[in-house]
Amino acid sequence: MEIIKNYINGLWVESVTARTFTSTNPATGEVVGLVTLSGPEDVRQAVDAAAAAFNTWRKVPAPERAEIIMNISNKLSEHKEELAQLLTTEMGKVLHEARGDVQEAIDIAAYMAGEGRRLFGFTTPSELKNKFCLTMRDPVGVIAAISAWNFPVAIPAWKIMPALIAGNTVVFKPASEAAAVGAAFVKILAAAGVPAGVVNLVIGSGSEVGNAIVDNPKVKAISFTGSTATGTGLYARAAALNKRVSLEMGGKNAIIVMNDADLDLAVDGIVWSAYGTTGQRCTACSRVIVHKDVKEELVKKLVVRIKELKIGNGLDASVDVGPVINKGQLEKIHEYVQIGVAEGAKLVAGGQITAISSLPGGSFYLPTLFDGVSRNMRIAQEEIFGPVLSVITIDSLEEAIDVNNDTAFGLSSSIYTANINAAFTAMRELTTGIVYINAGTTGAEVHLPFGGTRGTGNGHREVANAAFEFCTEWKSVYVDYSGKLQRAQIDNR
Ligand code: UN1
Repeated sequence: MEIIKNYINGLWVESVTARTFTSTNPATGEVVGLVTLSGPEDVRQAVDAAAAAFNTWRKVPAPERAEIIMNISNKLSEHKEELAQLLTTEMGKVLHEARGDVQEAIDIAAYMAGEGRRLFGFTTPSELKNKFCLTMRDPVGVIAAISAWNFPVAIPAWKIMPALIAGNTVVFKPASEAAAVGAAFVKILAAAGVPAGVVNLVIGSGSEVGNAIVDNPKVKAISFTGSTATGTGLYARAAALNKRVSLEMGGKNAIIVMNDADLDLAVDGIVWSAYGTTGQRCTACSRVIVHKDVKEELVKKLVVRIKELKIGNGLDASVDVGPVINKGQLEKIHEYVQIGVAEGAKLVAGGQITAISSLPGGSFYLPTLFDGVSRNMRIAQEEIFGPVLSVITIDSLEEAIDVNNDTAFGLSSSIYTANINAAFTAMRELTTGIVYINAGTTGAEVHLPFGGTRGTGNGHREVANAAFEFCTEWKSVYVDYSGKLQRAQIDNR
C-alpha cells in the first residue's frame, strides 16, 4: 500500500521519523490508507520551506495569485466527485453532504480569487494640508492551518484561500482522521499551480506536531478549528509567544420554535440540523427550545421523522445518517446519553450504539431525542458532537432567548416563527455569531463571516473578507507632499 505522505517544498515526502499510522473508514472499519506520522523535524522543514517561499509569493501581484486560486476552484470542481467519495470513505458523512463540503471549498476559492482584484484598503483625509493618508493590507507571513476532520475539504480551504490571496504562505496540518482527504486536497492545489513551498502539508496526530508548529518562531499566526480542549491549550501556548490565533471550537446551537411556527417546516430544519452529518458539525443543532403550547405536537412529529432516518454507509444513496467518526467518539456520545438519563431527562428516541450486520466494523449511533430537558443539565450545556438532541420547554420569547444565550458557546442559533416582530427581536437579541430565521442552524455560506461568540472562538471570523482581519496586517501610510516639516496635533491646533 502506497504511503500517504507529507508535502514539503513541492515534494511528497515521508516523515523523517519513518513512523506511520492507519486511517480507517468509520462505516466499515476498513483501512483507507497508511499515513506518514510526522514529528517536530518535519514541521521545521515545512516551516522553513514556507518562510523561504514567503519572500517571493508576497511579491507576486495579487491578481496573479488570484489566477492560481481560480485554478484551484476549477480543479476542485473537476475532481469534486472523486474527492467527495474519498471524503465519505474516510470520515463517513453521506455522499451528498461530502459533495457539499467540496462545493464550499470551490466557492471560497472563487470568492478569494475575486479578492485578488480588491483586497481593499482605504484613503482618508489628513489633519494637515498637502498630506495624504491611505491604508493597505500586508500579509503576516507563515500561517499555520490546523483543521478538523468534520469538514476536511471546506475548513482547510476556508483557512488557506484567504491566506494565499493575501500573500501569506501556509503549513497545513489536517486532522489525522482525515489525512487522506487532506493529502488529496493538497494534490489539487499543487496541480493548480501553487508554487513549491507556498502550501506545505504535515500530517500528525496528538499535540506533538501542533506544539512544534506553535513554538516555531517563523510561524506568525495559527488558524485552528477543533475541540475546545485543544484550542484553548494552543491559545495559551501561542499567547506566551505573542502569536496571533484564530479559534473555532464548537457550539451548543439551538432552534427556537414558537407557538405560531410552521411546525412541519421546523421539523424539517431540526432533523437536518441535528442529525445531518450525524450531528458532527460545529453548527449542528443540539437543543430545541420550544413553546409549551406546541411542545407535545413537535416532539411527536420529531419522533416519527427520527424513526424514518436510515443509518448506514454514506456511500449508499438511501442513507440519511452516516457513522460517528470513531469508537472513542461513539463511547463519548453514549456516556452523555447516560448522563442525560441520570439527570432525569426523558429519552424518547435512540439512545443506543447500534450494529449494522452488513457493516460489522462500523461506528453507528441511533439518532437520539431527549424530552423534558432543563436548561442547566449537562446535556443542554456541553457539546456532545453526535446525533443527540435535547428538547427544552419555554413559556415566552424572552425565556427562549435567555435559554439560547445561556451556554458557554455562541456559534449558531435559529428561530421558527410567523411573527415578524418576534423574528426581528430574535435577530437582535440572540447573541451567537450566526442567526437563522425560519431555517435550521447549519448551512453557512462562504461570503458571510463565520464564527461565534463566547467559548466558540476568540473574536475572529473566518471566510468572507472578515478573514483578512486574521491573515493580514493593516499598514497606515502618510504621504507628506508639503515639502516642509508639518507636526500633526501641533501645527494644526
Ligand atoms: C463546521 O462544522 O465547523 O454552516 C463547519 C455549516 C457549514 C460549515 C460547518 N457550512 O454547517
